[in-house]
Amino acid sequence: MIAGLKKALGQDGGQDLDCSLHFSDAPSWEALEAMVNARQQELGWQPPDLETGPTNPLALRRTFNQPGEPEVKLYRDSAAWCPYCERVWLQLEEKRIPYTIEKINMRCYGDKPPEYTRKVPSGLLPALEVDGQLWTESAEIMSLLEERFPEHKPLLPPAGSREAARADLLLRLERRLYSDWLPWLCQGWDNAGKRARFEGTMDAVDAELARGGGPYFMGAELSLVECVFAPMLERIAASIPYYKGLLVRGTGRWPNVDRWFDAMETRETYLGLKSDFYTHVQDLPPQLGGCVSIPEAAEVAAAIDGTDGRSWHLPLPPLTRTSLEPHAPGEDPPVDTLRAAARLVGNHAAVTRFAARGCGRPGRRLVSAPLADPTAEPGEAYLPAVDAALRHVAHALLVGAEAKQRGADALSAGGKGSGSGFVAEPAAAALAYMRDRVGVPRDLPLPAARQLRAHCNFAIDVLGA
Ligand SMILES: N[C@@H](CCC(=O)N[C@@H](CS)C(=O)NCC(=O)O)C(=O)O
Repeated sequence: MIAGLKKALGQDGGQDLDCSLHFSDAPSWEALEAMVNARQQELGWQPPDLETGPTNPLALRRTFNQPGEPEVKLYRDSAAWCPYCERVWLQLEEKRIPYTIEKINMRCYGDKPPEYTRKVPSGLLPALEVDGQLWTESAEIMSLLEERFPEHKPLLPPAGSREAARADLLLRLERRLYSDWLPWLCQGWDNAGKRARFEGTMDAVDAELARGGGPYFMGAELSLVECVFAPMLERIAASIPYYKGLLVRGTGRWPNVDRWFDAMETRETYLGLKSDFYTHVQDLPPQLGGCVSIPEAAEVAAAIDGTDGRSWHLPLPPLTRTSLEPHAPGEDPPVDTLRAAARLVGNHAAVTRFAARGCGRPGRRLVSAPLADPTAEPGEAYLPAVDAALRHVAHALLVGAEAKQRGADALSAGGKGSGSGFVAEPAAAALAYMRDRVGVPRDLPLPAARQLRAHCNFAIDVLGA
């Protein structure tokens, strides 16, 4: 137990409710910002340029260094949960067509602005505006982008060619895969039959990847077929282990699919917009009306949810191409922890109020995604405690949990700080609330997100709540 940190977070039994003194052991946000800057210098890592750098979900305008105002505007969902938005997003990034972005909620986690439903009465996403004209339906949008911007890396073979016929066949195969995945995922009867159909279609996908020579569907180069398959295979690779206990990636069962994922994960475009298993297994049920778990999946599900006591705790299990959640580029813990700290420090005021919902009141108007509660109210009385807890998390990310522990013990031995048991539990609840809502890619890429989740757990363990 880290006595100093417990004290700093206010769990050493004092009764005084004035938090300002008790949390003085946590570095200020200004001090943390200076530490982030110093660490950036030390590691030679800088936050990417959102307009011209690698694909980044925080970007609202992408120019790719091309002059003039972008002609294209993409409406995509705020949380980056929508697979049809992901298709178009990947296509725009691969083609490097300048565009602006407006993020719109999906109904399962929030409200849509009336200006959007006036434009798109169904509220469906994605939508695309080109020169003031609005387009919906991802397939139509993708065709339009190919036709309208031929000077930007074509992603489809010339119409009428043999390659174009093959691309058509592959696009139909993606729909077949969707149709064989969905019933297995969402229905509880005929498990064996549905599994057999799903595996058969995965075999067909793997065989097509082999037939094309790989690593991509059409051969050595990425094509529009990837933009369509990526959202689907990504959701399959997350949901089938979690709900059905069958590992899809990294086992050699579908070697060409493994190779395809590895190739996709060499691309800055895909890496910037891909999600993670946890986010997907949370985002699919509200979109699909529920997914059905089978008992054999319980162990894998606990590891993905971080409830197994290991997978979201320090020291984190390595992230490799064969880990439970494969990630071909692996990880870089110094940079990953820095990225997580930089995001937390840079957005601390909003994150503190958001996390404090965990010790506040649920909203009066609920939405269907269990982890979303747009009208929840933060626990105002605990904001200083939550703020301090988050500063400790950021500090641990920057100096490392072990050094943090040593420093905290030294502080404790020196007798600094005094606290109140009154705030430890709410602070821990706030950290847990935030930890469970770190979304990939919306908030951070996977390697940094898992560091943030694990460092929240470190602080929660210290609080002993
Ligand atoms: N066929 C459409 C499907 C689009 C679609 O179903 N979008 C869903 C999100 S995945 C949506 O916007 N639903 C409304 C909402 O959830 O607010 C396309 O390909 O664009």
